[in-house]
Amino acid sequence: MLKSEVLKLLKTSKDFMSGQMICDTLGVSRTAVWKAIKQLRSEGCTIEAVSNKGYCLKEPADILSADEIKGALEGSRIGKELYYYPKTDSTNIRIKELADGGALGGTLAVADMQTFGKGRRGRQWFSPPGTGIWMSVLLRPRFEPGSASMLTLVAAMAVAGAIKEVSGLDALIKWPNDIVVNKKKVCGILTEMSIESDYINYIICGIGINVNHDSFPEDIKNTATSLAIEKGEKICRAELIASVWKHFENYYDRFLQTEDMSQLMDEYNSLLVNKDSEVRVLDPKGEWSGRAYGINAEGSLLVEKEDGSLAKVYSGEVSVRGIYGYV
Ligand code: BTX
Repeated sequence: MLKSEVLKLLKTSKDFMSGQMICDTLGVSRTAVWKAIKQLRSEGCTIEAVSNKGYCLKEPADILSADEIKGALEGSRIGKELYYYPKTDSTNIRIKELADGGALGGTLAVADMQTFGKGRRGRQWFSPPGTGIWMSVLLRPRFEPGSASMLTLVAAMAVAGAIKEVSGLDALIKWPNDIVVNKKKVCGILTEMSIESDYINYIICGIGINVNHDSFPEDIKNTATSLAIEKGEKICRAELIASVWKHFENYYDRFLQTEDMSQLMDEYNSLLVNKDSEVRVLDPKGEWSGRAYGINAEGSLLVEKEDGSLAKVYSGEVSVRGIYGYV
């Protein structure tokens, strides 16, 4: 798509770029370039045009569009089937509908805004427009239902890797499904599954990343942050989306070789924000405290209880908190 090519060129050039140079680089006519610029502007890009100088992108454009995401995902297995929604209730709900209609594994849904973003256990996920990445992928694996919860851990590794690659920020994992930067939550993951008798029909892995927010509602402002707040500059969402799925494909392939975390657990544990620290285990059956050691090959968190015994904490319904705060 010419529009995405023009945007890519303008992004790489720090200064003005002449119309002629754009035409020559892309091998297209002046009219075609002008049309592409017009389209980009209508989608919110600030492109300055000065005679004798050419065009200049005024701010790091962060427009999410199906074209830009497709361009960024080129060559990736995930997202070959891409559904983009400027506004939807929840990308997990969209993928569920697509899955029930027979969509293929790897189908990706991305929204600019969710009106009913879902967290775990009926909680809500704050998903305003123009700021975050709200996306879900459909997976149709052949492994046993018992292994499904580990996908949350695989996805968390992918998000941490992508954040580091694209923003340079040090992203860590708060077991099982949060990614934190400077001890605040920048991402949540919601994995849902449809089971048919004893096999997996499909899995939906939903990822929400706070990218360019500059503030948060009162109830979460002490625990939530965005990459832009931590970095001090905006991050291109399409690039981050592509990086997440590139990392995910790599980790997922390694996960599939053993259908557990045995090949990934050392790396996971090196990313674990709770490693070797005191945690409070928020088990709906009763809360307790202990020292977290890291995950085992089944993805359970190993926590030493006060009496010295080692407990395996399964994900799903359980969360952990730091003793003195969120981490
Ligand atoms: P969770 O249950 O672990 O976290 C939800 C809790 O996190 C909320 O109760 C609130 O306290 C806090 N919270 C809500 N919104 C945010 C936010 N934007 N940033 C930081 N903290 C927040 C985590 O559930 C799983 C979230 C998955 C979201 C993705 S978005 C794409 C996909 N579609 C969908 O509906 N959900 C997933």
